Amino acid sequence: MRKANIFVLLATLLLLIFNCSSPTKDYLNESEDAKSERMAWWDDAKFGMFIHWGLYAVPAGEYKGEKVSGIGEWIMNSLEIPISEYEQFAREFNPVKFDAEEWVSIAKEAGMNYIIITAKHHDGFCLWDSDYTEWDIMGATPFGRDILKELADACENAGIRLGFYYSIMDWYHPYAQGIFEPKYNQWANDERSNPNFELYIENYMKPQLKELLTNYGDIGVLWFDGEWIPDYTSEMGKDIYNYLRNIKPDLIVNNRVDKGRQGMDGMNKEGDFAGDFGTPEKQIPATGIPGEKWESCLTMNDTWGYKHFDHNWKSSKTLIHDLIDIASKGGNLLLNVGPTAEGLIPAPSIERLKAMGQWLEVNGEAIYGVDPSPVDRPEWGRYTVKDNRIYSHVFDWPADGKLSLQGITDIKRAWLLSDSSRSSVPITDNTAGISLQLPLIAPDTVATVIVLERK
Ligand code: FHN
Repeated sequence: MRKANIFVLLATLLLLIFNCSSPTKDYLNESEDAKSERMAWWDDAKFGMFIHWGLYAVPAGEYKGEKVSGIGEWIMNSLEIPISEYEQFAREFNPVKFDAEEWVSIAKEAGMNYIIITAKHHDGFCLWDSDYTEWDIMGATPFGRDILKELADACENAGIRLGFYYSIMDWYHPYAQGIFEPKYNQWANDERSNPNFELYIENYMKPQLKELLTNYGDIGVLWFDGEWIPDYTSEMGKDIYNYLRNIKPDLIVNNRVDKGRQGMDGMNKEGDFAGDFGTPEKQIPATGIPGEKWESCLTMNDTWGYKHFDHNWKSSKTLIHDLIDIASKGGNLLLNVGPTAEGLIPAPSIERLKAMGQWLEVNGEAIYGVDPSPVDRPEWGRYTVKDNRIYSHVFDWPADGKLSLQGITDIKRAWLLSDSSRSSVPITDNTAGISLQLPLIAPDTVATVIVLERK
């Protein structure tokens, strides 16, 4: 046998031995108990910070005098900015006011328990020092600091879990389904696909995901997006899910790792595998997603990425009611901030987060670790449940102080959660449930919580 053939044979044998020595586990059919144990911290957390930050903060929604009407992080596509021009934003990106400790402190003070940041959004730009591209914070900008490393360290110091958003769609990588690749312009022809897309997945996306899971501490969540592109398949999604779980078995992965856009209820409609949780976006499912884990991701104004002229801010009252509504239906709230190109979270966002944190400081017991309401929501507010307590979140306080709770029975005692002395609130049983005689003035005009202790 010629030496060359012997070499090939030996190389093949080594390859087989190596592959056999690291068997991969199939996590697609994990038991519900194992999944519940893995997701226990996420279930209890209830409230997280979404951070959309990247080069799109430089134009901040406006380019060459034209304002985008849509979401700010899509400006490259919305205004069809050629890659050669878009790269200028990287040369300008120098967020000298970025302070990871400050961002984490803002999240913690708001009562948030985890942070999900756009490690790589659709423009392909990487907020970390990647070995697989120079289109990243270290190679393309004057900033010269690894943003994700600083954020990971700050999260670890503060005891807040960190997760990464990663866009499968990539407008920059030549092997991805690029909107700005003339041959593969998916907007012109959905049928057209990129013959090298699988190389993008195997030789770029997977190695980058491994970087993110092994170089930045105990990452809790991989939050995929951009899965709707024609080149991406459900089989790829299942393979990537197993690839990630074999790197980090306790990792939590959202439903967008699989093909198909999340439907109105936040679960995949096309793919037959829905990751670990559903992701209703800019919406709260009317009745939650019974039997599923889910997280509504919401903006505070109308954009994810910073737009200097988007001042359509929701009130803190609305945001607190959204958090309560979501918790009462068994979901998590991932609430977005879009920092500026300087690295600052906009003041209106901070103002609202402070108000949410102050409310949670008093009422967090009625949100963290709760289960969904056992009865239909009342017209005056919402219910959450934990152990032998039902929490009544009253949005609309009765003028005469008499509150009717339909369908609620077997209550031993009731008190205002904000009352440290736990003075009993008078209860009257009736055929439809119970009535409470409350003070005439609501202790908290946004939402007052009454604790109902079951017999
Ligand atoms: O296209 C993205 C969008 O920019 C943003 O990241 C949201 C947030 O979940 N997800 C996609 C739109 O569904």
